[in-house]
Amino acid sequence: MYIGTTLTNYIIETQRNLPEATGEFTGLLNDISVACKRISDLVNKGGLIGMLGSADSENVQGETQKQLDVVSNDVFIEALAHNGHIAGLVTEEMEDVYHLPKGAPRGRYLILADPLDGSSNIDVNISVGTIFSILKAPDDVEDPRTEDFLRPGTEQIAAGYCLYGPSTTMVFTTRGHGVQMFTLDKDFGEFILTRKDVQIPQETQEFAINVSNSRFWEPPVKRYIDACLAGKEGEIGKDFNMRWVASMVAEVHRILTRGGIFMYPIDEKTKAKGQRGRLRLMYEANPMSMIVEQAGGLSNTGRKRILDIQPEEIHERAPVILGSKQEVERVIQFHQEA
Ligand code: AFP
Repeated sequence: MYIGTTLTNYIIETQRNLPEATGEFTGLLNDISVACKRISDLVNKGGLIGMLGSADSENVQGETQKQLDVVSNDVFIEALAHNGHIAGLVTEEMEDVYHLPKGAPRGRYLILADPLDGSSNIDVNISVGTIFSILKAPDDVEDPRTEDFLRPGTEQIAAGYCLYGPSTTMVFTTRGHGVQMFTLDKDFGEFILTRKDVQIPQETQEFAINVSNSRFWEPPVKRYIDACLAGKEGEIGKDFNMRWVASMVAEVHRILTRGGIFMYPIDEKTKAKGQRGRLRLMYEANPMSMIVEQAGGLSNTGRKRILDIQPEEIHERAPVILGSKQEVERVIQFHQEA
């Protein structure tokens, strides 16, 4: 009976073409997929196992944590910390770098992750996801510190996300090898390749932005959205449709599937808080930008390519404008003209 290509098969196959590959990366991906299967199961059971609602705690960003935020973070650590594939870990839920337990075998990779992004959607049964970014650990460092993680997105060797929606889908890219989608077959517990070499359509008529922030937007963003809303009569000259899930994984997945532009720009509200944007650079913007660029799209702040930003803090934020090339280029152009 036909099984298809499993995620592990795919990684082993890709590694065969990399002379420096040792199998450790395959192991790391396997650990991540185990974490995602477990989180998928917990998200899916939700209220049946008392997993909905808040955890009575705040994360490092001062946001109220959901129970599933906390549990997903624990699952992620548990799946990765003991297998000798990583040297250190950063997640949205922990203020500092997670140091591996004494005596645990150390690997060659660093991982940054948002174990459960979009968690404000959990209680209302809307899609959420896990986002991850993989860097190479510095050769001479036994126990990586914060500064070892502060590297621009161009240095990511792989990035991906797992979407917990009507089906659980793992999307994954390694530099130069395109974007692949795997769907979890829950009956036999494997991620199976369901779309190969995903390409984002260059043109789109769909935008996603939180319009409730419109009074805080900078002029180029306002100009762009006004033009989208004006449709055929506006300066872009075409009608647009709008979506906003408030779950970045779901938005990026839609864009990979049928095109679109997603924007969480810097605005007066975030500037007033001394922040550079709403979304986190190292475990939201960077991995998603890598995926989008590998799929032929663009990702930019309006002023700069996101992957070129030199991070200064592990939890820093960045403006994000990503998706179909033609529309992202237009927004960059509006910024230049402003
Ligand atoms: P949460 O994980 O706190 O739900 O945040 C999700 C997110 O970081 C991203 O996935 C969404 O695109 C964005 O925030 C939604 O922000 P708004 O609440 O402003 O719509």
